[in-house]
Amino acid sequence: MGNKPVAKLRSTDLEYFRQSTTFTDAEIQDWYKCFHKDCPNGSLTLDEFKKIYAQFFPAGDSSTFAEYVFRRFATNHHDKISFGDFLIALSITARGTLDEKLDWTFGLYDTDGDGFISRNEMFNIVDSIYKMVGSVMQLPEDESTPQKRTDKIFNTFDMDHDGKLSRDEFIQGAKSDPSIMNLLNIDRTPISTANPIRSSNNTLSSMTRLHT
Ligand SMILES: [Ca+2]
Ligand SMILES: [Ca+2]
Repeated sequence: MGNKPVAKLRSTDLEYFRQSTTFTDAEIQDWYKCFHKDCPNGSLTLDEFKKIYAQFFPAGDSSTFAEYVFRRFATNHHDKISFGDFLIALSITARGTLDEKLDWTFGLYDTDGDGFISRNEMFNIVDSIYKMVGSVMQLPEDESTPQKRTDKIFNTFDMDHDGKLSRDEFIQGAKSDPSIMNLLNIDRTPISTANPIRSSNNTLSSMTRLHT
């Protein structure tokens, strides 16, 4: 039992997050409280993260996609998402410019971090999205399988036809074709809600909202 003291950020951390995110002090404190309510240990493990995704996508198998997103979030440690990881990713994906969002998304697809998205990397992510939500999505014929969807993206994005997407090709390609933006699950308009808490139930739903 015992009443745990309400989690509060140290002022040095607050200072850091104020400089490295788009959030106000009050928003940072709100997110901090939320995060600690959902994650009493102060961080999220891969298993916990997968369970969150499973709650939001009960009809499909979200475990593989959840792992990709987890790796993208967990930039400071390999095995857990800290509050800082969470807040910085949220700042980019919710409030960043389109370029910043696409840059962040590029990193999700470039799983080996070599600076290019290979066909394999694209296929694996698309496949994991189809496993998660494919059964409830209405897909046009030329996107009906992960392979078709991967081919469609590469046909449009791979300007120099070298079989891989550079960061520029990915960002320019996604910008030039709104339908591909939908395909990539990228929200084109920045979220302008004054209070992040009000716009989502909790920190956990805000994570899964990023790519759906
Ligand atoms: Ca790569
Ligand atoms: Ca290329």
